[in-house]
Amino acid sequence: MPRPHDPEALVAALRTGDRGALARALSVVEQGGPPAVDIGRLAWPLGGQAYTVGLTGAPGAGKSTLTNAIVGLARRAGDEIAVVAVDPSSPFTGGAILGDRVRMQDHALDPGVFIRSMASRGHLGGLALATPQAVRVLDAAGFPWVILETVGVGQVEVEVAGAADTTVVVVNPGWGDSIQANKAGLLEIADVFVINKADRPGADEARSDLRTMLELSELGPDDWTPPILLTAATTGEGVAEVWRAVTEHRTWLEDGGGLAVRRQRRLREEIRAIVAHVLQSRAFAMVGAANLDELVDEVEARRLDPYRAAERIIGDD
Ligand SMILES: Nc1nc2c(ncn2[C@@H]2O[C@H](COP(=O)(O)OP(=O)(O)OP(=O)(O)O)[C@@H](O)[C@H]2O)c(=O)[nH]1
Ligand SMILES: [Mg+2]
Repeated sequence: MPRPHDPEALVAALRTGDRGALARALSVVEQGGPPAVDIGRLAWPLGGQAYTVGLTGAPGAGKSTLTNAIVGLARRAGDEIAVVAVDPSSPFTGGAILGDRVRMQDHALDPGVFIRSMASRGHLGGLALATPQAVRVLDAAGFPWVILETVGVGQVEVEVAGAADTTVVVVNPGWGDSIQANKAGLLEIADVFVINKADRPGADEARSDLRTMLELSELGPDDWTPPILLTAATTGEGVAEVWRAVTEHRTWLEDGGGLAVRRQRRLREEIRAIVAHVLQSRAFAMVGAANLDELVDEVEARRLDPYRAAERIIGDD
C-alpha cells in the first residue's frame, strides 16, 4: 500500500486515472510546503498538453453557471475537462464552495469531469503559487482542458485569472458593471467578454460600454480583438458562442506563436515569484534566529541605526 501522501505514489496513481489520488495530490498542493513542491516537480515533466481557460468576474456574475454549461459542451465534443474554482476566502464569496457544487452538479457523476474548489488558506504567496501547481497536476492527470474560475476582485485574483491561456471576463447588464470590471483591471486581461444574465435589461448598454472602453485601449492591427458576447447561462443561451470564441482565440494564439510567448512570460513570473517566496522565508528565519529584542533596544537608544541592525541580522555587518 502506498502511503497516502507519498508524492511519487500519488503522481503515479493520478496518471492511471485514479481520481482519489488526484484529489489528494491537489490537497497537498493546496497546503503548500515541501510536499507541494515535490508534487509540482514530479508533475512538471508529465504535462504540457492541457489548455487553460480563466473565467473571472464579480461575485455572483454567473461564472459557475457558465462553467457548468461550458463543461456540458466540452463533454458533448468528447473532451475531458477539469474545473478549479479558486476561492480567495474573502468576505465577498462566503459560501462560494457550496454554491459551486450546486451550480456544477450536472456533471457530478461524470468521470470525465473533475471539479475542485481551492482556498488560499491565507499563507504567504498562497493562491498565486498554488494555482499553477494545481493546473500542473491536472495537466499531468491528462485533462486536455482546465477551467480556472476566480472572483475578479483583487490583484491576486486578477493575476490568477490572467495566468490562463485564454481569459474570459464575465460582467452583468446594468450601468457601471463594466466600469467596475475596468477598475479591477479585468479589461486588460480579457480575451473574450461575456455579458451574462442577458435575459435581464441593460445588456445592450453594457455592450456599448465595453465597446467604448475597448476602442479607448487602442488595439493594434495585429492584436486580438476580444469579442463581446451575450449569454443567459441559466438557459444555456449564447454559451456555444462563448466556447467557440475560446477555441478561436486558442487557434489564433497557436498559429501566431502567441501561446508560447504567453506561457514563457508566465513561467518567468512564476520563477520570479518562487525566488521571492524562498528568500522571504529565509529572511523570516534569519529574523527569528536573531536576538531582535536586543537589537531593538540598541536602535532605540540610538547606538545603532535600523539599517545596521538589519545588516547584523543578515550577516553583512
Ligand atoms: N437571470 C439569470 N440568472 C443567472 C444567470 N446566470 C447565473 N444566474 C444566477 O446568478 C446566481 C449566481 O450564479 P453563480 O453561477 O453562482 O455565479 P458565480 O459568479 O459563480 O458566483 P461566485 O462564485 O459566488 O462569485 C445564481 O443564482 C444563478 O442562478 C443568467 O444568465 N440569468
Ligand atoms: Mg462561482
